[in-house]
Amino acid sequence: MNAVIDEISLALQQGKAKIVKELVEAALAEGIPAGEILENGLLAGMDIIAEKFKLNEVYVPEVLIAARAMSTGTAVLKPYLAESGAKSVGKAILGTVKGDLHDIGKNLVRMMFEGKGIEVVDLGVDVPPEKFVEAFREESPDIVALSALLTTTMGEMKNTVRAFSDAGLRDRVVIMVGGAPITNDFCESIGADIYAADAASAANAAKQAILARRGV
Ligand code: B1M
Repeated sequence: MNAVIDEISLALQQGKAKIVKELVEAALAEGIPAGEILENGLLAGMDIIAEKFKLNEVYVPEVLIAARAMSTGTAVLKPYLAESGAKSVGKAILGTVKGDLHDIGKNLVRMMFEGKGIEVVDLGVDVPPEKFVEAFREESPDIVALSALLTTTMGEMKNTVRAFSDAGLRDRVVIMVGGAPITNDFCESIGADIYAADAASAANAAKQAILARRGV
């Protein structure tokens, strides 16, 4: 593998945001594709941190600074990951569900959606069901996209689907779910419409659903 890619992974693990930024810029200047920098540099570094976190070899502060370095790196990549000049195909509301503060995956989903020309209203993290419903009323999106990273917050996806039913809006909204603990079986069990395993497939599935909805 390219040396600069390994350096990006290492700098991310060490939480060195400024160095990650410089290295990502250097990798782009070398002509390394943005997708490869993301997968083999940034996400690979985050995977190592995740494994160490699981094994109690690093703790929340280290994970947080690595997460910040990840965000700095993805910000540099954003224009390169987006399909240039993609014209607007529709609108999505996106958020991490109530009780859950993880936003790195959600932010990647936003980036990939925008790259497909899907306008995103990002509600942030810790978003309660009623806020998704309220935003739906205000924004009239094609898709409501929910992210969850904790087994303890997966249930909020079910609560959000129920909130749309209770509001009489369920048949007007396509609900997509994703995040590390989420599976297709879970998606079906809570009555959501689409499960996507990663940000790129989420964007593809969202675009397809929007085009199908609009009869294109
Ligand atoms: Co947390 N955390 N965390 N954490 N954290 C996990 C999720 C955990 C698996 C780590 C572990 O123990 N092995 C574990 C959950 C265990 C469980 O639920 N069974 C855990 C825990 C326990 C916790 C705390 C409770 C720890 C504590 O305080 N004791 C706490 C909870 C806080 C809260 O949310 N209320 C906590 C806190 C944190 C930090 C704040 C330190 C930090 C978050 C920083 C941030 O997001 N700004 C953090 C992090 C970084 C992680 C790990 C290490 C990495 C997550 C990540 O960003 N991965 C994570 C371990 C892991 O996942 N292996 C862990 C990179 C990211 C690109 O992947 O988000 O999975 P991911 O997104 C993927 C896919 O899932 C998908 O696309 C992305 C790839 O393209 N995807 C979607 C995501 N959303 C999607 C939506 C879609 C479609 C696809 O459609 C809408």
